[in-house]
Amino acid sequence: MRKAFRFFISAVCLILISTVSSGAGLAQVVINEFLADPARDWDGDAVYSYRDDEWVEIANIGSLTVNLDGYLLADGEESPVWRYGFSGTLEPGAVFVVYGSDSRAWEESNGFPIYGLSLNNVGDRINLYRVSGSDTTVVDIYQYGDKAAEDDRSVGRDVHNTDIWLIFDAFNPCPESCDPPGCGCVPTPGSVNDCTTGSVSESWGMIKSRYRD
Ligand SMILES: [Ca+2]
Ligand SMILES: [Ca+2]
Ligand SMILES: [Ca+2]
Repeated sequence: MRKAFRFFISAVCLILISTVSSGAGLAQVVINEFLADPARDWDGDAVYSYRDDEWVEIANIGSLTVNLDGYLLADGEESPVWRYGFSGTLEPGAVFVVYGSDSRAWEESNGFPIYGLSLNNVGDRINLYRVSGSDTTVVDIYQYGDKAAEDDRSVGRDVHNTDIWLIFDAFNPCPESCDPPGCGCVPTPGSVNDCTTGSVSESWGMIKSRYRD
């Protein structure tokens, strides 16, 4: 009887361990939205910069809080060139935006060449890696083309179906040939990819203050 009980307890423990570890193994942090070709002051420092006003947003689409230590954005395809190292934690459903100016400051303080996020305007690849000890793993990659990187168009996941990508093109409407397709929405750095169509004449400062509320 005692043997049977011990076996039962061991089986329960095994099931619990495998459930927890398979949950922890799910890809949770993803590239959520980015803007490669800024034409306005996106980082809010009152100065326009083609480099500092680029941005990349990540999101936690899983159900567990993620420790971001070791997560890095990289440029380059064969050997990664680190552009930004994350720290802190990201709650389920939360997003975090990195502006070119954040990337520049990180490169500066870590002794890397100073290029910012370096998102090419005629198409590029954004790489999110995780470095843990001697292991470097690819967490998420997104390759974009030329039309996705025109002035003030961001590219992001559909908030209702994160497998679908859209161009948030309220400030610079896409032609039908855009890939992914334009959705008429305003880009959403630092907030979930809800669609606000809004007036394109609205200033970015006004939009930003609305998100803050
Ligand atoms: Ca660019
Ligand atoms: Ca700026
Ligand atoms: Ca967003």
